[in-house]
Amino acid sequence: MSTAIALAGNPNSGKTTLFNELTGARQHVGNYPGVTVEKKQGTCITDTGAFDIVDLPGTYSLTAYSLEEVVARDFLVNERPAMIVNIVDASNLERNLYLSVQFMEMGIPVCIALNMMDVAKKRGIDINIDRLSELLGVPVVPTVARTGQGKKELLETVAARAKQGNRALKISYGLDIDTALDEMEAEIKAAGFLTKTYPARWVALKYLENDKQILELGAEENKEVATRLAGIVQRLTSHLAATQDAHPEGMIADQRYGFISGVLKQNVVRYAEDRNRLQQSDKIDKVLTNRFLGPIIMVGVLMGLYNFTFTYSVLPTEWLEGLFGWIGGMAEAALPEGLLKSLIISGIVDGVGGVLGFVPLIMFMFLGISFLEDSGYLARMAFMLDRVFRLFGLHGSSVMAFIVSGGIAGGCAVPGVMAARTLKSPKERLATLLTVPFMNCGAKLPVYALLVAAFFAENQARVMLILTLISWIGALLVARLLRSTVIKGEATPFVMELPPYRLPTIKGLLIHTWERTWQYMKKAGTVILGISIVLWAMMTFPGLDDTTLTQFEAKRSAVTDNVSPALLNEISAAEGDDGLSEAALAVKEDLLLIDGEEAQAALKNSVAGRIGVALEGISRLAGFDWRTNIALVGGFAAKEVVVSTLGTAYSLGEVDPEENTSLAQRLQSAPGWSPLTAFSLMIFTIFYAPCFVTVVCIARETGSWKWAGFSVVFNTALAFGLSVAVYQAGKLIL
Ligand code: BGO
Repeated sequence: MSTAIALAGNPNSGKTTLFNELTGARQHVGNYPGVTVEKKQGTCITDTGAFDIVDLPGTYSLTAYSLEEVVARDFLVNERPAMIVNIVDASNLERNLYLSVQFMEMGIPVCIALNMMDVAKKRGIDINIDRLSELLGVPVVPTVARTGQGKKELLETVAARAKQGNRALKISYGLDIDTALDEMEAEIKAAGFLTKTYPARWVALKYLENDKQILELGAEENKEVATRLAGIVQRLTSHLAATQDAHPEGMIADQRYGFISGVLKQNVVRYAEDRNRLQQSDKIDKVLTNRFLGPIIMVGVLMGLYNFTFTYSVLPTEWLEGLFGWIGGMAEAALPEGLLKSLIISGIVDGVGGVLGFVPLIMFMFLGISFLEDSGYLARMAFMLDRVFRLFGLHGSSVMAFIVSGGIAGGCAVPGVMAARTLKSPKERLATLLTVPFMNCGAKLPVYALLVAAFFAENQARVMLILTLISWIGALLVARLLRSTVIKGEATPFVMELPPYRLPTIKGLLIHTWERTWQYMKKAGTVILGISIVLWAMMTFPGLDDTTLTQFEAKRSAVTDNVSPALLNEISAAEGDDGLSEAALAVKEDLLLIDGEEAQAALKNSVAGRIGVALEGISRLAGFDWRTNIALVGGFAAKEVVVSTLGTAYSLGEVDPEENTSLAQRLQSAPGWSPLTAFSLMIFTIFYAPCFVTVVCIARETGSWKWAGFSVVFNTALAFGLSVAVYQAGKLIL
C-alpha cells in the first residue's frame, strides 16, 4: 500500500524541484476535474515504502480568492491525503508559515520540508529546527531540493508520521472573534452544518473570512443555519468596525501572523546581521521586548496602569461616596429611629453605594487594559512573563490581575478578578481568579496599619515588605498547588499570538471599557446588594432583649438624672466636642461609654457575634478571641470593617479605620494580645475568604458558585492553618 501525500507551498518555494527530485520519470501531468489548473502526479518508491505524490498548485493562502486556492483546498478536503508535505522557504520563513498555519488549522497531518536551507545559510539565517518543530507541533525536515539533500529523511519522517492524525491548531483571534467563533461552532455542530466535509471551527472561520465558496455551499446545505451564522458575522463585523476600526478578515490574518511571530521570537531564528527589511512591529519589538530594556519598560507600564487605575478613579469614587453619604444623611434625618432606618441606611444605601463604588475603579482599569490589549503590548508583556508564571501553572497575562489586586499594596481584588478576563485558557484563568485575592488590597491596609502601629511601630516598613512578599509567595505556591490538584490540566500551548502594534481608537477603547463595566454592574450588582443586606442582618439581629435595653437606659438615667437640663441642652446642641464646658465633656464621655458598651453587647449577641463566640474554642489556637472572630466575620463585608468591628467589640464606639490610635493603644494593653497575635492575625487577613464582592465576581467570572464557595472555604482553611502554625511555632520559640 502506498502512502498518499500532497506537496503544497507558496509559489517559488521549490515544490516543483522537490516533486521532480522525488518522482523522477514516474510522473504525469493532467488537469484537476472541471478546471484548467494543471495537476501533476507521480510515485516514489524507496526502502521506506511507496508514495503517491500530488503536487498542489502553489498558493499563499487557503481562502477562496483564486482558483488555485480553491483547487488546493478542495483536493485536501475531498481526497484527505495521509500527509501534507508543506514546502517552506527557509529564507522567507515568516511569510511561508502563513500557509502552514492554515494547513494546521484544517487538522490534516502536516510535515514541513524546510527548503532552501542553503540560501538561508548564505544569508546568515540560523534556524533552530527542533525548537520550530516543537513549537508548531509538526515534524520539520531541512532540505535543499535542488541537490536532493534531506530527501531521504523527509520520506522517512512522512512514513513514520503519516496517518497519525493531528489535532487542529486552535489560534486565539482575540476575545471578540473567539467568542463569535465559539457561538458559531456550537451552532454548526448542533446542526451538522457542512461537518461531513469540513471541521466545524474551520467552517466558522471561513464564514468570518467571507469565503465565497463556503458561503455558497452553506446556503445550499441549510438556509436557516446559514442566515444565523451570517447574523453573527454581521454583528461581529459592526462591533469590530466600531471598536477597532478593523474587519474580521484583517484581524484573523493579523493574529495568524501574530502566532507565527510568537513562534519565531522564541529563539527559533537568529540573524547573523541586522535585517534591513524589518517590519514596523519588529522594530518596536526590538526595544519593547529587548532582554534588558523590555522588563524595565514592562515594570514602568505596570506601575503606570496601577497608578492610572487607582489615582484617576479617586475623584469619581469620592463623588459617588459624597452622593451616597448625602442620600444616607437625608434618610437619617427623615426616618424615625429603628430597624427600618438601619436597614435602609446600613443595608440598602450602603449596599448600592458599595456596588457602584467599584465602578470608577473598574472603568479606569479596563480603559488602561483595553489600551494595552488593543495596542498589542499586552501580548508582549504576557510573552515576556510567561516563562516565570508558567512554573506556577499560570500565564504571563496573569500578572495584571495580580498587580491590580494589590500586588503593589493598595489595589483591589474586584477589578483584579475582572482583569483575569484577558486570559484565554480557562484553567490558568481559574487559578488566577482564585489566587489574586491573596494580594494586599487597599482594604487590608487599615488592618495592617492598626496592628503595625500597635505592635511593630519600630519596623513599619519592614513588616509591610514582609507582608507583600508573603502574599506573592503564597499566591504563586497556591496556584501551583491548585494546578497540580483540583485544576489539573495542560498549560496553554507555548506559542502566543503577537499581533502587530496598532494605535487603538478612542471610540474602541470607550466601547470595550463600557461593555466590561456594564457586565460587572449587571451581573454582580443585584447579588452584591442582596448579600450586603444579609450581612447587615447578621451584624444586627436579634439585638438586645428588653431587660438589657432597660438596664442600659437605667445607666444613662443615672448619669443624666444628676445633671442640669441646661448642661444636657449644651451637649445635644454642640457639634462635636468644640466649645463644650469641662463638666459637659465629662457627662458626654460617660454617655458615650455607655453607648459603646451597649453596641458591644448588641454585637456580641448578634448572629455574627454568636458565631465569633462559638468559634473561640478553636480560634484560640491561632491566638484569636471572640472579639477578633467577630471582626473577621465582619471583614467578609469588606476587609477594613475588621478595624471598625474591633472598635465596637472593644466598646470604643465607632472607630475610623484611618485614625485608629485609641484602638491601637487598647490592643497593646488588652489581655491575650502580643506582637505574635498581631502577626498571626495579619497572616490570616492576607489569606482568608475574599470579601463578598470579590466572591460574587469570582462566581460571575467562572460562571459557577462552586468556585466562589471553594475560594471562601479553601482560603479560610488555608489562612487558619497558616495562622495556627505561625502562632504555635512563635509560642514555642519566643
Ligand atoms: C530556478 N536551494 C536553492 N538554492 N534553490 C532552490 C532550492 C533549494 O533548496 N529548491 C528550489 N530551488 P520551483 P515552485 C532558477 O528555476 O521548484 C530553486 O514554484 C532558474 N530557472 O531551482 O520552480 C529552483 O514549484 C534560473 O530556480 O518552485 C528554482 O514552488 C536561475 O528555486 C526556484 C536560478 O523552484 C523555484 C534559479 C530558470
